[in-house]
Order: sequence, then C-alpha cells, then structure tokens
Amino acid sequence: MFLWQYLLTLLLLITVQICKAQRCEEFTDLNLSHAFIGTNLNVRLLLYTRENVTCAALVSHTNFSSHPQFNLSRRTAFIIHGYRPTGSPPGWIQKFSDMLLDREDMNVIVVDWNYGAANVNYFKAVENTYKAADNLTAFIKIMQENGASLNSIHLIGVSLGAHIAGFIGANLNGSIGRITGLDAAGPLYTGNPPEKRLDPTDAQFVDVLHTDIDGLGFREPLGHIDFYANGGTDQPGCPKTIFSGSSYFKCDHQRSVMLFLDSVDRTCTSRGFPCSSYKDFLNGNCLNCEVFGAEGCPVFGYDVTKWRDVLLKLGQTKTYFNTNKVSPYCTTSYRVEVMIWNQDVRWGYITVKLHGNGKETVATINHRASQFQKFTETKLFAQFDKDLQSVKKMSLKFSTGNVLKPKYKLRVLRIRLTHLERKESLCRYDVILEENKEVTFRPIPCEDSNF
Ligand SMILES: [Ca+2]
Ligand SMILES: [Ca+2]
Repeated sequence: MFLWQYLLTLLLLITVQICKAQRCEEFTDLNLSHAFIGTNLNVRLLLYTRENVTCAALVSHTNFSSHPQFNLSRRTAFIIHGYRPTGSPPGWIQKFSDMLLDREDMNVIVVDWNYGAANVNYFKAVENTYKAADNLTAFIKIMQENGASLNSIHLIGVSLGAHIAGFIGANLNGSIGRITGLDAAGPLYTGNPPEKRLDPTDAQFVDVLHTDIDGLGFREPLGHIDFYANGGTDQPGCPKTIFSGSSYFKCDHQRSVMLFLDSVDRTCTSRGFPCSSYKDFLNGNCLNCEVFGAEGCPVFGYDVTKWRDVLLKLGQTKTYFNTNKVSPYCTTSYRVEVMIWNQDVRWGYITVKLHGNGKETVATINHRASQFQKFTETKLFAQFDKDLQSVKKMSLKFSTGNVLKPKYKLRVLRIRLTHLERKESLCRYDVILEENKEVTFRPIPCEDSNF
C-alpha cells in the first residue's frame, strides 16, 4: 500500500469515528412509511443532557460506558409518549426535553416506542404498553446496577405512556421516585384493577393531570394527587365540534403536555384546590387551603413535590384549577363577597373588570345564577386571565339575562375582592348596580367591619 493510500484510509477512519461520535439520533418518524404495522416493538432510548441538549445519543441496555455524559448520580427523567395513530413524532417532545434541561442538570431520556404506539389498531398499541414497560424496566435495572438510585428516577408518561410508567413502577415494586401521568389514557384502561393501570402504589409519589376525561383521558383519580384542569373534561380554546378535524379529537388530551411545560419553566403557577366536584370548585366552596399550612394549596406541575409529604399523609387528593386558552395558562383568582340590602332576593350574574398598569381583565361569574340576599354574604369565585399587580379601578355589572327590559337593581352594601395569593382585599361600599349597566370606580382598602 502506498503511503498516501494509507493516510487516506486513516483519515477516512478518523472521519467515520468522529461522525459516529457526533451522530444525532432522531425520534422515529413512521408517518410516511406504511411498512411498520407492528411486529417489532423496537423501543429506542434517546438521551439528552446539558452536554448534548440538541443532539440525542441512542443508549442501549448494554453500552452505558460509551456515553460519559450519562451521569447516573444525576436525576433521570423519562418522557414516555402515547398512541401515535399517524406515526409522526410528537411535536412537543424536543421542547419537553429542552425545558427540563434548562430547569435542571439531569439526564432526559426520550422513550421512542413509536413502532409499538403507531398502529391503526389501538388495541395493538395498548397490548404493546406492557411490552414497552418490560423493556424499560430492564433498562432501569441496569441503570441501578451501574449506580443509579430509583429515588432519582422520574417517569413522565403521556396518555398510554402514563400507564407504561405505572407498569414499570409496579415491576420495580413502587420504588421509583416519582411518576407524573399526563392525561393518562382512558379507553381500554377505565375500570381496570390497579395492576392494569397507573395507581398510587406504582411509585413513591404519583401526580396526575386530567384534561380529557370524556374522551381520550381517564376519569377517576390515579395518583396521590390528581389535578383536573378546567374540570378535566374540555379545555378552553379547543374546538367544540368535529368539523375542526383531528384537533377536535386530540386538543383536550394534548393540552396536558402544554400545561405541564408551563409549570417546568415556571411561566406562572396554578394552584389546585381540593374539592369533591368541579361545580363546588366553581361555586367558590373549595378555596380553603389550611390543610396545607403555610405553603397553601399545591401548585400544579413540576414543583408539586414540595407538597409530597403532606399529600402522602392525605392519601389521595383530588384538586381543580382553571386555565386560560393559551400560554401563560395560569389564571389569577379572587374571592368575591357581596352583601346587598334589597328587600327581595335577587338572582343574577356579576361581571368584574379590573383596570391597572394600562391593562384590563374581566371575569364573568356565570356558570350559574348567584343568589343575593339581604344582609347575607354571597361568596363567589372570580378568575382573571392575568394578574394586574396593582388594581387602579374596578368595574362591576349585574345582569339577570334579561336583555329586552332590564329592570332590576342590586343595592350593594359592600363588595369585597380578595386576591387568593396575596390576600390583599379591595372594597367598595354603597353602590347601586342597575341591570346591565357597568359602574366603574376606584376601590378602597377594606375596613375591618362586622357586617
Ligand atoms: Ca399500577
Ligand atoms: Ca373533552
């Protein structure tokens, strides 16, 4: 061999090695291929760390040493996707990994079980959840053998992925640190015994979000804490009719991921209020957070672990919160207390508009007609899309649904708004609200009084 040939070969080999080392793995896209109809499950594990935020490494069950960035003394989060009817990669997956790494120096493993999840036959995908769980259990056992602690493992499962997380957790006798279930799948899991679905015994701590309990999600509580966003049935901003195409089917379900992501980068916080029903929550009957002490009611999402000990003591806690249509999803809540002096009982709806910092925000309390009675405090719950920090003016409107001949008046002795986070109260005394006429005024700090 000539020297130049030798050198060329060497150069080629080095290049191949470098390319190999830098090869970025992608999530499987089966969208265009129809040859995949499920035989081989082929679970692929894509590792992201702060050393390779945008370039995933494919880790196998055996070659840990070839990934020096896979530091097992750090925490490891697994993101496990759900059913993929079209076989396309989940649009949110890269963002999810980026945001977790932004938040914390950890290992993020994107579980790509698309070969098992992308099947026209949902039954087949469900069957594959058990197999995917066994595969991942084996991987986690090897992590353990290499020094990882189960305490530091967080499984985040979306839809079918939430049950996969549950099965892995059960395989490991509930010793995994945390499982987060994002709108755990309902179809074919509803009514299952705990061993065939996610449940609180699957990990040391299980937190669950419900966003589509009447569709693709699971209705009953599955964790130590269950958050029902907007009641858990339908999400604001999602299409209400089938004419909106495929987004009609998945919008509510997928919102669970968006809400969780908002909590990862702390865009803003949503507290879950423990309550027996959404109706009771909307009626303002569940705003008491005393059981949680100084921390207040649990904040939904990534940081809910702060409430872990008290939640474990409580067993299973069902909570509610409302959101906006788009990110930032969190709303600002006020307790509204109204006392009137009309002789007769009045039924109607109150609209509150707050003005401040050059902005305004409106809450219409209209999920049901409220009853106002002489010298009796009516408690309402108002949620605004943003927090104005400093309220300069307030507008009030009373309506009864009477459009043609509005004739009623609400003679308000006192109205008091209390910001649920900051506990600041704003008051107005003696104001007459004529039906459908907005009254704007400058609120004053509330006096201590014994009305
Ligand atoms: Ca289980
Ligand atoms: Ca729904």
